[in-house]
Amino acid sequence: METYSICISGDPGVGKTTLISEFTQDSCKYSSPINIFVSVYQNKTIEWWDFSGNECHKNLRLMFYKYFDGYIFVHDLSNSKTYRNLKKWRKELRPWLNDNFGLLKDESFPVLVVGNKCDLGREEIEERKIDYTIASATERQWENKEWERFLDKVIGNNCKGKVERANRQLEENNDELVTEETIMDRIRNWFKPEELPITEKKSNF
Ligand SMILES: Nc1nc2c(ncn2[C@@H]2O[C@H](COP(=O)(O)OP(=O)(O)OP(=O)(O)O)[C@@H](O)[C@H]2O)c(=O)[nH]1
Ligand SMILES: [Mg+2]
Repeated sequence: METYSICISGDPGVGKTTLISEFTQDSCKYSSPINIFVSVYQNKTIEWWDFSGNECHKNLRLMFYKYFDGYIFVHDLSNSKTYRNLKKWRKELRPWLNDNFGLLKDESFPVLVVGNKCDLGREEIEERKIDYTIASATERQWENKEWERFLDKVIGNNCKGKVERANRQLEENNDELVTEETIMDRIRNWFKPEELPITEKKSNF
């Protein structure tokens, strides 16, 4: 079965792990800086790479960002700072995204922005520049249509091609070429192998 990988990012504590765990109905034995949830959509395997939003794990996130077929950004509706911080996440991911970051209206790139914790009420957002879909992970509520539209883009050929092209460009411009061996050696030093369920090699790794 073909595998597609999605990256989940956003401030610490906004509910990324809870949301993806509930959406996929998958669970992780360990709560580590990277949790990988797996689900099936339209006969395709979807891997959901849920990264800790903690600043101290930034380097770890940077090593993986370019391998994804879609990106989810999560903020907490009851804490508008996490919405403002989406800019910070855009900056961190800029080399991997096209210019139209995060706009659900953008038909060309698989990005989903989720305002989570809608059960807690909403803190006012002064300038709503980035559109988002709302959810409550703990109450298992989300806008299914928006998630399906996103997943359709992820598995759509056009998107995959775009991500691959972006990755190729990135590698061409990469002064310090990081090989698979060096990345995996570094990761193995941080995790026990059983905590790192990487299912398959990506050809553009
Ligand atoms: N009320 C409410 N609480 C939530 C919701 N989603 C998550 N939480 C709670 O928020 C806290 C943080 O959730 P996590 O899923 O660990 O947050 P995270 O974004 O993965 O955090 P990091 O891994 O540290 O980046 C937990 O106590 C969750 O139970 C929600 O929709 N509503
Ligand atoms: Mg988490």
